[in-house]
Amino acid sequence: MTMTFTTIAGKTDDGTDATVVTKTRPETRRPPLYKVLLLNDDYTPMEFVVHVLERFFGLNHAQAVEIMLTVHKKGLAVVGVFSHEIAETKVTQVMDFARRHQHPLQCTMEKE
Ligand code: TYC
Repeated sequence: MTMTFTTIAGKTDDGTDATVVTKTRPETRRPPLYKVLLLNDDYTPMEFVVHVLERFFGLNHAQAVEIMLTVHKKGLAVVGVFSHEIAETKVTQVMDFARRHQHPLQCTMEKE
């Protein structure tokens, strides 16, 4: 890990080293974030998409309807932004749930 040191060089009267290290600051890097996208199709029922948004993304009913309609009209929408691991889990959950119900709903992720 890269450390930033602020030092004050100094000598005592008898010449010995009196350098004082006043602080260390570990450099931190925020992990990259990923957008989870829901894609429109002609077959998945609107109520199913609303249910997916409530179940896997914690949206209330009004928010879920709003995002579902955005996807329906615009072709896709961002449904959330997460760490890589969480985004991957959401995509897998949605794709598995859609496949189990034989709907062609597609969910993907992309780096922000
Ligand atoms: N277009 C679909 C319909 O008319 C509804 C739909 C909305 C499907 C959002 C997918 O991600 C989606 N039944």
